[in-house]
Amino acid sequence: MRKVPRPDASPALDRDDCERSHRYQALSIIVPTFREAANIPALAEGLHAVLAESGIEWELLLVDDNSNDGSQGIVAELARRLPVRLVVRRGQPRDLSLAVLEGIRLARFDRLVVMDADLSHPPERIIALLDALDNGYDLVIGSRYAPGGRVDRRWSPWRVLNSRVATILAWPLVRCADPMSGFFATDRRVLPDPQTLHPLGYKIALELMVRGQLRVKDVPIEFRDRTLGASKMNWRQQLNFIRHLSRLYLYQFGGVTCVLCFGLVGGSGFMIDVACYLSLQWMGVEHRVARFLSFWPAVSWNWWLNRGITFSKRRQQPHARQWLKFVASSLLGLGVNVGGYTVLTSLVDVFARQRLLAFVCSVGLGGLVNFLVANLYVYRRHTASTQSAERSPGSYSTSGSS
Ligand SMILES: Nc1nc2c(ncn2[C@@H]2O[C@H](COP(=O)(O)OP(=O)(O)OP(=O)(O)O)[C@@H](O)[C@H]2O)c(=O)[nH]1
Ligand SMILES: [Mg+2]
Repeated sequence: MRKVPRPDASPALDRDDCERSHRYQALSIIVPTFREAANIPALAEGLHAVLAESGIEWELLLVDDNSNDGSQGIVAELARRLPVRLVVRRGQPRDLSLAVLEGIRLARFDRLVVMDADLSHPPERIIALLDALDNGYDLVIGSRYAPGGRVDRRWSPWRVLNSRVATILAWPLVRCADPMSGFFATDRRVLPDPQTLHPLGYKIALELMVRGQLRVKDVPIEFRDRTLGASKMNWRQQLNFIRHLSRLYLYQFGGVTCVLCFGLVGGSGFMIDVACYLSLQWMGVEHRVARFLSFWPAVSWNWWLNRGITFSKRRQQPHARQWLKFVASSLLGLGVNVGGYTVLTSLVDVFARQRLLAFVCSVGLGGLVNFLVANLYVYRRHTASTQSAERSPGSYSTSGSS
Protein backbone atom coordinates (compact mmCIF):
# COMPACT_ATOMS: atom_id res chain seq x y z
CA MET A 1 0.00 0.00 0.00
CA ARG A 2 1.18 3.52 -0.63
CA LYS A 3 2.66 5.71 2.04
CA VAL A 4 1.05 8.95 3.13
CA PRO A 5 2.21 11.76 0.81
CA ARG A 6 4.74 14.14 2.25
CA PRO A 7 3.47 17.45 3.57
CA ASP A 8 4.14 20.68 1.66
CA ALA A 9 7.91 20.91 1.47
CA SER A 10 8.57 24.55 0.82
CA PRO A 11 6.71 27.83 1.04
CA ALA A 12 5.43 29.38 -2.17
CA LEU A 13 7.89 31.59 -4.02
CA ASP A 14 6.76 34.80 -5.61
CA ARG A 15 7.07 35.39 -9.35
CA ASP A 16 10.41 37.22 -9.13
CA ASP A 17 11.90 34.47 -7.03
CA CYS A 18 10.76 31.94 -9.58
CA GLU A 19 12.30 33.82 -12.43
CA ARG A 20 15.56 34.19 -10.52
CA SER A 21 15.65 30.48 -9.71
CA HIS A 22 14.91 29.51 -13.33
CA ARG A 23 17.87 31.62 -14.32
CA TYR A 24 20.17 29.57 -12.14
CA GLN A 25 18.71 26.09 -12.30
CA ALA A 26 19.71 24.30 -15.44
CA LEU A 27 17.29 22.01 -17.21
CA SER A 28 17.49 18.79 -19.20
CA ILE A 29 14.59 18.21 -21.57
CA ILE A 30 14.18 14.52 -22.27
CA VAL A 31 12.31 13.49 -25.38
CA PRO A 32 11.81 9.84 -26.37
CA THR A 33 11.82 9.54 -30.13
CA PHE A 34 10.98 6.94 -32.67
CA ARG A 35 10.93 8.09 -36.31
CA GLU A 36 10.48 11.76 -35.48
CA ALA A 37 13.08 13.25 -37.87
CA ALA A 38 10.47 15.62 -39.31
CA ASN A 39 9.61 17.08 -35.89
CA ILE A 40 13.06 17.47 -34.31
CA PRO A 41 14.07 20.84 -35.88
CA ALA A 42 10.80 22.58 -34.94
CA LEU A 43 10.97 21.12 -31.43
CA ALA A 44 14.54 22.33 -30.86
CA GLU A 45 13.72 25.79 -32.26
CA GLY A 46 10.57 26.01 -30.15
CA LEU A 47 12.51 25.18 -26.99
CA HIS A 48 15.23 27.65 -27.92
CA ALA A 49 12.65 30.42 -28.43
CA VAL A 50 11.17 29.83 -24.98
CA LEU A 51 14.29 29.10 -22.96
CA ALA A 52 16.76 31.57 -24.46
CA GLU A 53 14.56 34.37 -23.12
CA SER A 54 14.35 32.86 -19.63
CA GLY A 55 18.12 32.62 -19.22
CA ILE A 56 17.92 28.99 -18.13
CA GLU A 57 20.82 26.81 -19.19
CA TRP A 58 19.29 23.81 -20.95
CA GLU A 59 19.89 20.76 -23.06
CA LEU A 60 17.59 18.75 -25.30
CA LEU A 61 18.32 15.04 -24.91
CA LEU A 62 16.62 12.86 -27.50
CA VAL A 63 16.53 9.17 -26.63
CA ASP A 64 15.94 7.36 -29.86
CA ASP A 65 15.11 3.71 -30.44
CA ASN A 66 17.31 3.30 -33.48
CA SER A 67 14.90 5.02 -35.87
CA ASN A 68 17.30 5.06 -38.83
CA ASP A 69 15.33 7.92 -40.35
CA GLY A 70 18.04 10.56 -40.56
CA SER A 71 17.49 11.87 -37.02
CA GLN A 72 21.19 11.57 -36.25
CA GLY A 73 22.22 13.82 -39.17
CA ILE A 74 19.55 16.38 -38.29
CA VAL A 75 20.68 16.50 -34.65
CA ALA A 76 24.34 16.81 -35.67
CA GLU A 77 23.39 19.82 -37.79
CA LEU A 78 21.31 21.41 -35.00
CA ALA A 79 24.01 20.76 -32.40
CA ARG A 80 26.24 23.30 -34.14
CA ARG A 81 24.16 26.09 -32.66
CA LEU A 82 21.78 24.55 -30.08
CA PRO A 83 22.37 22.34 -27.01
CA VAL A 84 20.91 19.22 -28.56
CA ARG A 85 22.17 15.67 -28.36
CA LEU A 86 20.85 12.28 -29.35
CA VAL A 87 21.35 8.94 -27.63
CA VAL A 88 20.49 5.81 -29.57
CA ARG A 89 19.27 2.71 -27.73
CA ARG A 90 20.35 -0.42 -29.56
CA GLY A 91 19.91 -4.13 -29.00
CA GLN A 92 16.82 -3.74 -26.78
CA PRO A 93 13.14 -3.89 -27.61
CA ARG A 94 11.84 -0.41 -28.30
CA ASP A 95 10.00 1.08 -25.36
CA LEU A 96 9.05 4.67 -24.66
CA SER A 97 9.22 4.39 -20.87
CA LEU A 98 12.61 2.70 -20.82
CA ALA A 99 13.86 5.35 -23.23
CA VAL A 100 12.74 8.06 -20.79
CA LEU A 101 14.44 6.28 -17.88
CA GLU A 102 17.59 6.08 -19.94
CA GLY A 103 17.28 9.81 -20.58
CA ILE A 104 16.84 10.50 -16.87
CA ARG A 105 19.99 8.53 -16.19
CA LEU A 106 22.02 10.29 -18.85
CA ALA A 107 20.72 13.84 -18.38
CA ARG A 108 23.32 16.49 -17.58
CA PHE A 109 21.10 18.23 -15.05
CA ASP A 110 18.89 17.09 -12.20
CA ARG A 111 15.96 19.29 -13.12
CA LEU A 112 14.04 17.59 -15.89
CA VAL A 113 11.20 18.09 -18.30
CA VAL A 114 9.88 15.11 -20.26
CA MET A 115 7.83 15.74 -23.39
CA ASP A 116 6.92 14.25 -26.77
CA ALA A 117 8.71 15.13 -29.99
CA ASP A 118 5.60 15.71 -32.06
CA LEU A 119 4.89 19.24 -30.75
CA SER A 120 1.72 18.07 -29.01
CA HIS A 121 3.15 19.52 -25.81
CA PRO A 122 3.56 23.30 -26.00
CA PRO A 123 7.12 24.38 -25.09
CA GLU A 124 5.64 27.72 -23.93
CA ARG A 125 4.20 25.93 -20.88
CA ILE A 126 7.58 24.73 -19.61
CA ILE A 127 8.07 27.87 -17.53
CA ALA A 128 4.68 27.32 -15.84
CA LEU A 129 5.69 23.72 -15.04
CA LEU A 130 8.97 24.94 -13.56
CA ASP A 131 7.16 27.55 -11.47
CA ALA A 132 5.07 24.82 -9.87
CA LEU A 133 8.15 22.67 -9.36
CA ASP A 134 9.81 25.53 -7.53
CA ASN A 135 6.75 25.79 -5.32
CA GLY A 136 7.63 22.50 -3.66
CA TYR A 137 6.04 19.85 -5.87
CA ASP A 138 7.93 16.74 -6.90
CA LEU A 139 6.29 16.21 -10.25
CA VAL A 140 4.29 18.72 -12.27
CA ILE A 141 2.03 17.39 -15.00
CA GLY A 142 1.15 19.33 -18.14
CA SER A 143 -2.53 18.54 -17.90
CA ARG A 144 -5.20 18.53 -20.60
CA TYR A 145 -7.92 17.96 -18.02
CA ALA A 146 -7.09 20.56 -15.36
CA PRO A 147 -9.30 23.68 -15.49
CA GLY A 148 -8.00 25.78 -18.39
CA GLY A 149 -6.50 22.78 -20.19
CA ARG A 150 -7.75 21.39 -23.50
CA VAL A 151 -7.37 18.54 -25.95
CA ASP A 152 -7.17 19.17 -29.67
CA ARG A 153 -10.52 20.28 -31.10
CA ARG A 154 -10.13 17.82 -33.98
CA TRP A 155 -10.27 14.78 -31.71
CA SER A 156 -13.00 12.35 -32.71
CA PRO A 157 -15.62 11.37 -30.09
CA TRP A 158 -14.01 7.91 -30.03
CA ARG A 159 -10.61 9.37 -29.15
CA VAL A 160 -12.10 11.60 -26.46
CA LEU A 161 -13.89 8.60 -24.96
CA ASN A 162 -10.77 6.45 -25.13
CA SER A 163 -8.65 9.06 -23.39
CA ARG A 164 -11.30 9.79 -20.76
CA VAL A 165 -11.84 6.12 -19.90
CA ALA A 166 -8.08 5.53 -19.57
CA THR A 167 -7.82 8.60 -17.32
CA ILE A 168 -10.69 7.52 -15.09
CA LEU A 169 -9.19 4.03 -14.76
CA ALA A 170 -5.99 5.59 -13.39
CA TRP A 171 -7.65 8.03 -10.99
CA PRO A 172 -7.82 5.64 -8.02
CA LEU A 173 -4.03 5.39 -8.21
CA VAL A 174 -3.07 9.06 -8.14
CA ARG A 175 -4.41 12.47 -7.27
CA CYS A 176 -3.91 14.02 -10.66
CA ALA A 177 -6.33 15.26 -13.34
CA ASP A 178 -4.33 13.88 -16.26
CA PRO A 179 -2.24 10.88 -15.18
CA MET A 180 -1.96 9.78 -18.83
CA SER A 181 0.04 12.86 -19.82
CA GLY A 182 3.56 12.46 -21.19
CA PHE A 183 4.48 16.10 -20.45
CA PHE A 184 5.92 16.70 -17.00
CA ALA A 185 8.63 18.40 -14.99
CA THR A 186 10.45 16.80 -12.09
CA ASP A 187 13.75 16.65 -10.30
CA ARG A 188 15.86 13.52 -10.60
CA ARG A 189 16.77 13.67 -6.91
CA VAL A 190 13.19 13.01 -5.77
CA LEU A 191 12.50 10.12 -8.13
CA PRO A 192 12.31 6.54 -6.89
CA ASP A 193 15.20 4.14 -7.37
CA PRO A 194 14.93 2.84 -10.95
CA GLN A 195 15.30 -0.70 -9.60
CA THR A 196 11.82 -0.31 -8.10
CA LEU A 197 10.24 0.77 -11.39
CA HIS A 198 8.54 -1.62 -13.81
CA PRO A 199 7.05 0.57 -16.53
CA LEU A 200 5.47 -0.94 -19.59
CA GLY A 201 4.56 1.12 -22.64
CA TYR A 202 3.78 4.82 -22.65
CA LYS A 203 2.74 5.89 -19.16
CA ILE A 204 6.03 6.62 -17.44
CA ALA A 205 4.63 9.59 -15.50
CA LEU A 206 1.96 7.35 -13.99
CA GLU A 207 4.62 4.81 -13.01
CA LEU A 208 6.72 7.49 -11.31
CA MET A 209 3.76 9.02 -9.50
CA VAL A 210 2.47 5.72 -8.13
CA ARG A 211 5.73 4.06 -7.16
CA GLY A 212 7.43 7.26 -6.10
CA GLN A 213 4.55 8.58 -3.99
CA LEU A 214 5.37 12.02 -5.26
CA ARG A 215 3.66 15.33 -4.56
CA VAL A 216 1.92 16.06 -7.82
CA LYS A 217 0.54 19.26 -9.32
CA ASP A 218 -1.50 19.76 -12.50
CA VAL A 219 -0.73 22.71 -14.75
CA PRO A 220 -3.16 23.22 -17.64
CA ILE A 221 -1.93 22.87 -21.21
CA GLU A 222 -3.52 22.99 -24.62
CA PHE A 223 -2.71 19.72 -26.33
CA ARG A 224 -2.21 19.91 -30.10
CA ASP A 225 -2.36 16.93 -32.43
CA ARG A 226 0.78 16.14 -34.38
CA THR A 227 0.96 17.51 -37.90
CA LEU A 228 4.11 15.68 -39.03
CA GLY A 229 5.15 12.04 -38.73
CA ALA A 230 2.97 9.14 -37.68
CA SER A 231 1.59 8.24 -34.26
CA LYS A 232 3.15 5.17 -32.69
CA MET A 233 0.12 4.51 -30.50
CA ASN A 234 -1.52 1.24 -31.53
CA TRP A 235 -3.65 -1.59 -30.09
CA ARG A 236 -0.54 -3.26 -28.67
CA GLN A 237 0.22 -0.13 -26.66
CA GLN A 238 -3.40 -0.05 -25.47
CA LEU A 239 -3.03 -3.62 -24.23
CA ASN A 240 0.29 -2.69 -22.60
CA PHE A 241 -1.53 0.11 -20.82
CA ILE A 242 -4.06 -2.36 -19.34
CA ARG A 243 -1.20 -4.62 -18.25
CA HIS A 244 0.68 -1.69 -16.76
CA LEU A 245 -2.43 -0.51 -14.96
CA SER A 246 -3.05 -3.96 -13.47
CA ARG A 247 0.54 -4.01 -12.16
CA LEU A 248 0.08 -0.64 -10.52
CA TYR A 249 -3.26 -1.64 -8.99
CA LEU A 250 -1.61 -4.78 -7.67
CA TYR A 251 1.18 -2.67 -6.20
CA GLN A 252 -1.23 -0.18 -4.66
CA PHE A 253 -4.10 -2.37 -3.54
CA GLY A 254 -2.49 -5.81 -3.22
CA GLY A 255 -4.14 -9.22 -3.81
CA VAL A 256 -7.68 -7.76 -4.02
CA THR A 257 -6.68 -6.53 -7.49
CA CYS A 258 -5.78 -10.06 -8.56
CA VAL A 259 -9.16 -11.42 -7.51
CA LEU A 260 -10.95 -8.52 -9.19
CA CYS A 261 -8.98 -8.92 -12.40
CA PHE A 262 -9.59 -12.66 -12.43
CA GLY A 263 -13.30 -12.01 -11.97
CA LEU A 264 -13.40 -9.43 -14.78
CA VAL A 265 -11.52 -11.75 -17.10
CA GLY A 266 -13.93 -14.56 -16.17
CA GLY A 267 -16.85 -12.23 -16.97
CA SER A 268 -15.44 -11.37 -20.38
CA GLY A 269 -14.84 -15.09 -21.03
CA PHE A 270 -18.46 -15.79 -20.16
CA MET A 271 -19.56 -13.27 -22.81
CA ILE A 272 -17.35 -14.98 -25.40
CA ASP A 273 -18.84 -18.32 -24.37
CA VAL A 274 -22.40 -17.04 -24.85
CA ALA A 275 -21.55 -15.29 -28.14
CA CYS A 276 -19.97 -18.45 -29.58
CA TYR A 277 -22.78 -20.66 -28.27
CA LEU A 278 -25.43 -18.50 -29.97
CA SER A 279 -23.43 -17.95 -33.18
CA LEU A 280 -22.78 -21.65 -33.65
CA GLN A 281 -26.48 -22.43 -33.28
CA TRP A 282 -27.27 -19.65 -35.72
CA MET A 283 -24.93 -21.45 -38.15
CA GLY A 284 -26.99 -24.61 -37.69
CA VAL A 285 -24.88 -26.46 -35.10
CA GLU A 286 -26.83 -28.66 -32.68
CA HIS A 287 -27.16 -26.96 -29.25
CA ARG A 288 -25.19 -29.55 -27.22
CA VAL A 289 -22.39 -29.53 -29.76
CA ALA A 290 -22.48 -25.70 -29.70
CA ARG A 291 -22.25 -25.81 -25.89
CA PHE A 292 -19.22 -28.12 -26.09
CA LEU A 293 -17.48 -26.07 -28.79
CA SER A 294 -18.05 -22.62 -27.26
CA PHE A 295 -16.15 -23.65 -24.13
CA TRP A 296 -12.79 -23.73 -25.96
CA PRO A 297 -12.54 -20.15 -27.27
CA ALA A 298 -13.82 -18.88 -23.92
CA VAL A 299 -11.33 -20.86 -21.83
CA SER A 300 -8.48 -19.92 -24.18
CA TRP A 301 -9.45 -16.24 -23.97
CA ASN A 302 -9.44 -16.44 -20.17
CA TRP A 303 -6.08 -18.19 -20.12
CA TRP A 304 -4.54 -15.62 -22.46
CA LEU A 305 -5.86 -12.55 -20.58
CA ASN A 306 -4.90 -13.97 -17.20
CA ARG A 307 -1.43 -14.66 -18.54
CA GLY A 308 -1.11 -11.16 -20.01
CA ILE A 309 -2.91 -9.14 -17.33
CA THR A 310 -3.94 -10.79 -14.04
CA PHE A 311 -0.73 -12.74 -13.55
CA SER A 312 1.55 -10.90 -15.96
CA LYS A 313 4.33 -10.61 -13.39
CA ARG A 314 4.39 -14.36 -12.73
CA ARG A 315 6.87 -16.78 -14.21
CA GLN A 316 6.10 -17.26 -17.91
CA GLN A 317 5.73 -20.95 -18.74
CA PRO A 318 5.51 -22.54 -22.21
CA HIS A 319 2.15 -21.62 -23.74
CA ALA A 320 0.83 -25.11 -24.52
CA ARG A 321 1.64 -26.57 -21.10
CA GLN A 322 0.16 -23.63 -19.24
CA TRP A 323 -2.96 -23.64 -21.44
CA LEU A 324 -3.52 -27.34 -20.65
CA LYS A 325 -3.13 -26.65 -16.93
CA PHE A 326 -5.60 -23.79 -17.20
CA VAL A 327 -8.14 -25.97 -19.04
CA ALA A 328 -7.75 -28.60 -16.30
CA SER A 329 -8.24 -26.00 -13.55
CA SER A 330 -11.32 -24.61 -15.35
CA LEU A 331 -12.81 -28.10 -15.63
CA LEU A 332 -12.11 -28.61 -11.93
CA GLY A 333 -13.86 -25.31 -11.18
CA LEU A 334 -16.79 -26.38 -13.35
CA GLY A 335 -16.93 -29.73 -11.53
CA VAL A 336 -17.02 -27.99 -8.16
CA ASN A 337 -19.65 -25.59 -9.49
CA VAL A 338 -22.01 -28.26 -10.85
CA GLY A 339 -21.22 -30.78 -8.06
CA GLY A 340 -21.70 -28.11 -5.40
CA TYR A 341 -25.07 -27.19 -6.89
CA THR A 342 -26.18 -30.84 -6.91
CA VAL A 343 -25.05 -31.47 -3.33
CA LEU A 344 -26.55 -28.24 -1.98
CA THR A 345 -29.95 -28.68 -3.63
CA SER A 346 -30.15 -32.39 -2.71
CA LEU A 347 -28.95 -32.24 0.88
CA VAL A 348 -29.72 -28.77 2.27
CA ASP A 349 -33.37 -27.81 2.72
CA VAL A 350 -32.95 -24.09 2.32
CA PHE A 351 -31.08 -24.56 -0.99
CA ALA A 352 -33.64 -27.09 -2.18
CA ARG A 353 -36.23 -24.34 -1.78
CA GLN A 354 -33.99 -21.48 -3.00
CA ARG A 355 -32.28 -22.97 -6.02
CA LEU A 356 -31.13 -19.63 -7.36
CA LEU A 357 -29.22 -19.09 -4.13
CA ALA A 358 -27.65 -22.54 -4.56
CA PHE A 359 -26.73 -21.58 -8.12
CA VAL A 360 -25.02 -18.35 -7.03
CA CYS A 361 -23.16 -20.07 -4.14
CA SER A 362 -21.92 -22.88 -6.35
CA VAL A 363 -20.75 -20.43 -9.04
CA GLY A 364 -18.83 -18.57 -6.30
CA LEU A 365 -17.35 -21.80 -4.98
CA GLY A 366 -16.31 -22.98 -8.44
CA GLY A 367 -14.79 -19.54 -9.15
CA LEU A 368 -12.86 -19.61 -5.89
CA VAL A 369 -11.41 -23.05 -6.63
CA ASN A 370 -10.57 -21.87 -10.11
CA PHE A 371 -8.80 -18.80 -8.77
CA LEU A 372 -6.84 -20.71 -6.13
CA VAL A 373 -5.60 -23.31 -8.60
CA ALA A 374 -4.71 -20.60 -11.13
CA ASN A 375 -2.95 -18.55 -8.50
CA LEU A 376 -0.98 -21.37 -6.88
CA TYR A 377 -0.40 -23.73 -9.77
CA VAL A 378 -1.16 -22.51 -13.30
CA TYR A 379 0.53 -19.11 -12.94
CA ARG A 380 3.02 -19.93 -10.22
CA ARG A 381 5.00 -17.15 -8.60
CA HIS A 382 8.60 -16.34 -9.55
CA THR A 383 11.34 -18.20 -7.79
CA ALA A 384 14.10 -16.02 -6.32
CA SER A 385 16.40 -16.74 -9.26
CA THR A 386 13.90 -15.81 -11.99
CA GLN A 387 12.98 -12.67 -10.09
CA SER A 388 16.53 -11.42 -10.04
CA ALA A 389 16.82 -12.08 -13.76
CA GLU A 390 14.01 -9.60 -14.48
CA ARG A 391 15.11 -6.67 -16.59
CA SER A 392 15.66 -3.47 -14.70
CA PRO A 393 16.60 -0.03 -15.87
CA GLY A 394 19.81 0.27 -13.84
CA SER A 395 20.44 3.23 -11.58
CA TYR A 396 20.40 7.00 -12.18
CA SER A 397 23.59 8.92 -12.24
CA THR A 398 23.23 11.66 -9.64
CA SER A 399 26.31 13.53 -10.66
CA GLY A 400 24.60 15.99 -13.02
CA SER A 401 25.07 19.59 -12.04
CA SER A 402 22.15 21.88 -11.33
N1 LIG B 1 12.37 5.97 -27.80
C1 LIG B 1 11.10 5.70 -28.12
N2 LIG B 1 10.22 6.69 -28.31
C2 LIG B 1 8.95 6.38 -28.65
C3 LIG B 1 8.51 5.07 -28.82
N3 LIG B 1 7.20 5.09 -29.16
C4 LIG B 1 6.84 6.38 -29.21
N4 LIG B 1 7.90 7.16 -28.91
C5 LIG B 1 7.95 8.62 -28.81
O1 LIG B 1 7.10 8.97 -27.74
C6 LIG B 1 6.39 10.15 -28.05
C7 LIG B 1 4.90 9.86 -28.03
O2 LIG B 1 4.57 8.99 -29.07
P1 LIG B 1 3.34 9.27 -30.04
O3 LIG B 1 3.44 8.39 -31.23
O4 LIG B 1 3.23 10.72 -30.32
O5 LIG B 1 2.14 8.73 -29.16
P2 LIG B 1 0.96 9.52 -28.49
O6 LIG B 1 1.35 10.94 -28.26
O7 LIG B 1 0.51 8.72 -27.34
O8 LIG B 1 -0.15 9.41 -29.60
P3 LIG B 1 -0.65 10.55 -30.62
O9 LIG B 1 -1.44 11.50 -29.78
O10 LIG B 1 -1.44 9.79 -31.61
O11 LIG B 1 0.55 11.23 -31.20
C8 LIG B 1 6.92 10.62 -29.39
O12 LIG B 1 7.97 11.52 -29.18
C9 LIG B 1 7.42 9.33 -30.02
O13 LIG B 1 8.44 9.53 -30.98
C10 LIG B 1 9.46 4.02 -28.60
O14 LIG B 1 9.15 2.84 -28.74
N5 LIG B 1 10.71 4.38 -28.26
MG1 LIG C 1 1.92 12.26 -29.75
